[in-house]
Amino acid sequence: ALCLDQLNMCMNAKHHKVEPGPEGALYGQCAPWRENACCTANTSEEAHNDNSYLYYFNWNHCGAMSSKCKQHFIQDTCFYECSPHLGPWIQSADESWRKERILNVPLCKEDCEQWWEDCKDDFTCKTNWHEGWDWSSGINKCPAGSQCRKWTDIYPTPKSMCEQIWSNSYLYTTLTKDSGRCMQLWFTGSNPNKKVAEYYLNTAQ
Ligand code: FOL
Repeated sequence: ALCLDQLNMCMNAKHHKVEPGPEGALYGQCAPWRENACCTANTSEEAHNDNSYLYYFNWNHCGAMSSKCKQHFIQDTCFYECSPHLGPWIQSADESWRKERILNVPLCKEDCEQWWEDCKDDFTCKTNWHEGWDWSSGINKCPAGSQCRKWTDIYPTPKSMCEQIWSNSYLYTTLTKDSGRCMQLWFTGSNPNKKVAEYYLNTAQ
């Protein structure tokens, strides 16, 4: 059906529900989306597993990812799979595994900076984690010719990481959570992102 409510919708992607709704059993770090979510309980549980069936994505492609870093990737997965308030940033995608994607979601400074801080002692071999991996083993490994390097060599700044890692899903901003004008990966209580989406829908960015 046509989407008549850009403030409460799910993108047409690999694991998203058709419409958002309550999901009382969302797991772990995805629990904040229980009241209204685009993810199922199964997806929320999988989001916490290494090499999960969601994308068979291997966080440990340059040695074990630290747990403090991994928690941000789990939170990013919850946000990506569960958020019902991404309408203003949903675009069609010409990709084999999804019909729609998010583009330039304005991320709160604190969430991007803490993510980078907690990962900056880890290692990776690629700037864009969406493409160009060696999938011959079933999970992504660093492609021939790439090398594992310090996180800070690949991503010198929080902005470079947040924007480049998922093909500009996120836009780095200097907006803080209390501005009400940036999207939060980490929140407790009722979802603060609904009002942010409302703001951007009205201003049409
Ligand atoms: N989080 C956010 N915030 N935005 C996203 O778009 C996002 N996407 C994923 C996870 N979290 C996200 C999905 N991640 C492949 C790699 C990563 C991935 C999904 C799929 C993959 O299969 N890459 C292939 C190319 C596939 C194709 O384009 O056909 C590769 O070459 O590595």
